[in-house]
Amino acid sequence: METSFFQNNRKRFLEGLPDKSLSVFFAGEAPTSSGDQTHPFVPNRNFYYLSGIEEPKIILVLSKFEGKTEARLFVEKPDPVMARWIGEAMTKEEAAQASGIEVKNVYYLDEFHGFLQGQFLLAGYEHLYLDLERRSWDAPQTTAQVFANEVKARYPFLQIHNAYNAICDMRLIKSQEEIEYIRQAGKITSDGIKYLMKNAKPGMKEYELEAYFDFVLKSNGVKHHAFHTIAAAGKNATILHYENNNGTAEDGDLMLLDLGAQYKLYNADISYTFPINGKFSERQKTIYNIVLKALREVTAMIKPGLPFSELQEKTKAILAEECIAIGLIEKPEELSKYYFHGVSHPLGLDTHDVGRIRDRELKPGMVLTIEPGLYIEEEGIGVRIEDDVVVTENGVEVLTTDLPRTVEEIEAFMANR
Ligand SMILES: [Mn+2]
Repeated sequence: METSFFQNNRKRFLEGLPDKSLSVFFAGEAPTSSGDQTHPFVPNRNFYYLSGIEEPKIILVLSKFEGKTEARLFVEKPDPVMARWIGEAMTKEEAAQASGIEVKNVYYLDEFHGFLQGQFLLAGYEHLYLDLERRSWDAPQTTAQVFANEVKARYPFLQIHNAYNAICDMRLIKSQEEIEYIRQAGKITSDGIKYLMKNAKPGMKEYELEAYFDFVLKSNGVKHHAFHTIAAAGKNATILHYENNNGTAEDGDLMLLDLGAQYKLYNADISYTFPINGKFSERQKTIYNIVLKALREVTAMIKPGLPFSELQEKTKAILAEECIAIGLIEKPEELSKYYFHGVSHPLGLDTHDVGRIRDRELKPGMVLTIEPGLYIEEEGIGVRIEDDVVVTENGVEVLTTDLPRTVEEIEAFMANR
């Protein structure tokens, strides 16, 4: 990513702040998994969006004082022992280069508290902005929340504000470069799906199929999935977030995949349904075509100004009408038995990307998933088809165009692999 992207993000964020405000953002650390093992470190995405830095422990400080704005970083001091065990920490110069922040504004972490004391008490800052994200009432305290409490105890005159929503709303609108990263993530994901299909046979375990997808990701330099892969055969496909992947794909089953590669921290999210033996049954074909119709028609209606909620309304209307036509249900209200999730969510640095979109209208630069589905448990048929799209100036562009999508295209692909 060009550093101008992060510089521009900082500039836009600072524009929304009052004078005499200081903002502090934390990169975070890898959480413990078990014993002395940790989960892989992933940077706090709002921190990354403002800093361009993918290293743990680093702190970003943005200030606005008497009209003057400044960005500062606090990085770890070089430690020769740690360097031999886990490698060098990011240097001041590297941090400056990744972020576009001048190297004279990069300090060591042990200077952080002294710096704050000077700013809060001597300079006279009045506002402190922190990313106080909280996913649930019972969620553990984040570094920012612990920091907020510590600051309150020492400088009770400071007004503490939450910067979370402002940054998340900025993230809703993607730059051209962000869109290209998501397109690339989608391309690698599609390649993985096609390689999986090439090797798919009845009798295989769901996790065996998953392994073919994973091989393509690693082969393309992708280290992280966008989320846990769903590889669900037959009836398992009617469980929305099935992640066991321990079942067997029997002859005659439909295989539902929901998976994604992460490319330079940007995610793809594709759902894909195909027959494990290469041929749809008549019934499977009927259900598949209803879901594909919903995908195509809902995608076609996307344009700036359309309320986000209409995507879901339209999906429900199409699915209900078609399900009534085939006699699966009698009234539209019964659709909830077979379709029970949202058709779309924003996509970006997070797979279920952040930003308040629920009651808002679509705008150019928003990247969304479109993912209608039907789940008929009593027939062992689960179908979900998902594309990633970007809202353009006058309509929509599909970013995930590299896959066979119609019944005919899928059967031809399976016959000729
Ligand atoms: Mn999705």
